[in-house]
Amino acid sequence: LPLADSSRRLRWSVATAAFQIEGAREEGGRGRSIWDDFVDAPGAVRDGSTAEPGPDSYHRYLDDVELLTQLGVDSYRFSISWVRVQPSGVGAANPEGLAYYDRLVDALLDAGVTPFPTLYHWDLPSTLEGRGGWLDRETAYRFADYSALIADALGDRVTDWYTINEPVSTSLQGYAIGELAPRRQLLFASLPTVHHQLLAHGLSTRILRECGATTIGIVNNHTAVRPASNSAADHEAAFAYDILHNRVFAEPVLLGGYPDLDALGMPPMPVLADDLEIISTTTDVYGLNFYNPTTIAASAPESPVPFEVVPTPGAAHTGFGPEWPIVPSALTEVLVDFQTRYGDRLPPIAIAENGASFAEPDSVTGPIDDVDRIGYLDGHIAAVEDARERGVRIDEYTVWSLLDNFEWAEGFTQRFGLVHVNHATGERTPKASFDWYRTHIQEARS
Ligand code: GCO
Repeated sequence: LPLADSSRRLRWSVATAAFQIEGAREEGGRGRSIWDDFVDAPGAVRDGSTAEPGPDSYHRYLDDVELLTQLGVDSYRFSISWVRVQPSGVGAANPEGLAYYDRLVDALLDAGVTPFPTLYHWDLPSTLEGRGGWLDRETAYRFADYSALIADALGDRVTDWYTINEPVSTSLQGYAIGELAPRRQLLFASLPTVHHQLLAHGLSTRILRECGATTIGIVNNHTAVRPASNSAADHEAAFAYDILHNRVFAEPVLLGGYPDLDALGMPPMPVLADDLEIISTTTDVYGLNFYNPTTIAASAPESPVPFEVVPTPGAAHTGFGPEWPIVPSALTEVLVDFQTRYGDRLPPIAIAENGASFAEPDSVTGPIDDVDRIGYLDGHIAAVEDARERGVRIDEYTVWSLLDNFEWAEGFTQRFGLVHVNHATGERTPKASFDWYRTHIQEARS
């Protein structure tokens, strides 16, 4: 490992995503995405909520900017809704949609907060899903066109960009098992969606670079994988899970090649000439989301997948239950592993999401004393510092999330915010963790 790199100041950030906070699904000429289809499907969302009104940031974005100013963050990670700016996923831009992001970017810059948008946080235009979605290679080229359109509109003021957020969730939960949009259950036949999202990332990186961007990166979700026991079967299952969840997403980007999928009995990726070169185009930052470690056991012989996620023994857990154990040292482990595995090929890491949900009331009259969240964040920031002291280059730390928001299939039932949101009225009330993070940032700077 290289010498400690903890002298460079860490930048502090906080994240949201368009579909989770904007509401206003039928305003401003917005088109439909696979998440509109998801929330409209009876029974798909746990509490039947539709992401509206929720935080309603389409109308209340200035309140968000005011909160960011109070918090004193260096940057704000938000996402751009593809269907707000290009309603059918092809063709001309929707000026009203672009105007919204123009206003948001200008308000952030006026407030001294660096805008760090994500181009794609899961809300694929429904029209493109109708043509095969991420199973179709063409979607990568449509994403490149959309990237050019955004770079053209905002690239004079925005220099920092994340391309694609958590392709692992889209591929495995969206196309393989159907827990998330677009609710397909293709199992290993979903694997082309991995390649096409990574290709989209590479094409987009090249376009953003041409438009003068200085900081570009993908955002992947990574986990520390632990076998449930010492048995050979559990070790093999954990190895397969590590490949499918971590390495398949990191290695094409960082090393220019896929791990050996054939050895696991998985179909090959639909790689064409030059794809891997495009996918491994140099980036400036590697966005890494971390929530929890994952304990893996061998699955039952009749199971269609070669592993099973089981509870991590002895760990406290978040509001999501035993499958979201709280183990901050697992974050250090992931970061040090990355440095060991990818060394010089690894650009500086940005922790692009880290946070936790806990059971909290729907409406409040004052600040919630969310000590569990403070403990979670404190432990994980310390884990990041540990990794930096061990030589891992980490430039940024981002809390998920600024606001309580629409947690996908869980609807409004999981609250991740530093700020409580009453999802019926949009009212925002900072929690104790908001003050804690503000103070932490101030102290870290002094
Ligand atoms: C992502 C995440 C977020 C979630 C958060 C809590 O894709 O970046 O899934 O959108 O809200 O991870 O589950």
